[in-house]
Amino acid sequence: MSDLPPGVVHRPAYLTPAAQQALAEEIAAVIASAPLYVSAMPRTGQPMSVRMTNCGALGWMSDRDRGYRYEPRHPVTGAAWPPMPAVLLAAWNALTSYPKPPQACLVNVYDAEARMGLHQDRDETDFEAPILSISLGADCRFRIGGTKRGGPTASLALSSGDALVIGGPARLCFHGVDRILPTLTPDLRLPEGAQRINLTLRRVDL
Ligand code: MD3
Ligand code: FE
Repeated sequence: MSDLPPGVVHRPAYLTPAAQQALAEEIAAVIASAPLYVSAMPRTGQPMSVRMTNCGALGWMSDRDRGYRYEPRHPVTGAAWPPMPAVLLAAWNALTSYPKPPQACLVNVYDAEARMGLHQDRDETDFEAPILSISLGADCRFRIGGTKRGGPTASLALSSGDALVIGGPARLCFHGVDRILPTLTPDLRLPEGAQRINLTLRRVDL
């Protein structure tokens, strides 16, 4: 049930509680400058339950008419995304040893009801680069399968401070967030309304 596919490395408690709080405050500052928005599914326009924003050169978004894509500007304010906090660049360098820096950091903000259906990350040109995910706040039930929809899946809890590095054969695996668990403790202070925050660092272009 928690056998991860080859290419996925789980680093529980990669960030200390103090580093988690410092990162949460950096993300609060990102949100203050680049407000959370709700993306919509391509074609149907169905709103996603996760609110998001980005930092770094490029940001991920989606709307009914133009679908999933990366853009250099915030869809509501039109401003460039705020820079990626140095601690995230340091984590990328420490955990991936990939020669190029991340171009995008998607900030996913989950309330107690939010979830993310099984999907592949394939809006990037560069599938050679790994993806680095860092979780803050409440635990979630994370699910990961193979590269074909409908195959067997494994599930694991992702907790605050955990890092997940996804690369090589796992880069195109289906994955999603089944549910947020009611485990947020008052010792970590997240931005208003957030139960869980996930940061996903990516290369977009070759
Ligand atoms: C496994 N986010 O933003 S992060 C996403 O917790 C996304 O918010 C989830 O999936 C979240 O696209 C999961 C962990 C993750 C990220 C990318 C992956 C796992 C992955 C790509 C391939 C396989
Ligand atoms: Fe994903």
